[in-house]
Amino acid sequence: MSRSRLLFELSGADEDVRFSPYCWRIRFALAHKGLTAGTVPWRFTDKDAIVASGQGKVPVLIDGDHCVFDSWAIAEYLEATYPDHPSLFGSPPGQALARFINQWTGEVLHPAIARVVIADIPAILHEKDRDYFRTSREAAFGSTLEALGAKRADSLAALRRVIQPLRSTLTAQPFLAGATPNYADHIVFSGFQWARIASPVSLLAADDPLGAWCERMLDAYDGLARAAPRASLPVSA
Ligand SMILES: N[C@@H](CCC(=O)N[C@@H](CS)C(=O)NCC(=O)O)C(=O)O
Repeated sequence: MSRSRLLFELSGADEDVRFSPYCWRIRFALAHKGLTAGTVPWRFTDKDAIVASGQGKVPVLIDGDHCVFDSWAIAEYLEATYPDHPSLFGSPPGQALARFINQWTGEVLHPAIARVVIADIPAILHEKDRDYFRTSREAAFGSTLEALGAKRADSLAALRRVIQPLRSTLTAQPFLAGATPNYADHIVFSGFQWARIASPVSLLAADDPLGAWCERMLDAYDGLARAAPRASLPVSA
């Protein structure tokens, strides 16, 4: 009998708008492994719903009797638990290198993307999350969301410099993992998917060569990412 699987995923006021980059990695990872999971829409303040995980962030995966949190831990869990399914990392060295991609994305890429899109996020959140989001994010950035929004053009220019190594790599090969995507691509593209769903701002200029890789990732796994509902937002200045 197949195991029941549930993934708690961050959602906006519209529960179909799932914009967390960390949750997207796990959606991709499950698709890559050919595993299905039910999903539970979760809001920032729904801490009680994931209390069994002993912490307050998503993704949280319930896989049969196992409760796993933290996207990297979930990816390693899936790889170890389902070794006969397609590998997320290709090899142990691939797994070690993917850890670097994981850290670079969390420590460099995500903060750069956040500075571009964060001012758009309150508008898509459930009302009960708005104060929490503002207070926690303004403390983290040391700046009001409005001040971050006012610096959007500079932040976008900075982001476009930060992603130059992605650009040069992904014009030389189709995916970070080579001919086909693996968890390294899931990690990085999920940041672009976050912005695509939550913000009207395009992270890439129309002629950015990285756009072709984004299109390949949108098409991957039967168009999983392309099919995801996006928030409808007016373009802000
Ligand atoms: N290191 C964690 C980070 C997860 C994370 O930050 N998730 C956000 C959603 S994108 C969250 O649940 N935040 C809850 C909060 O800020 O209270 C992972 O890789 O899963």
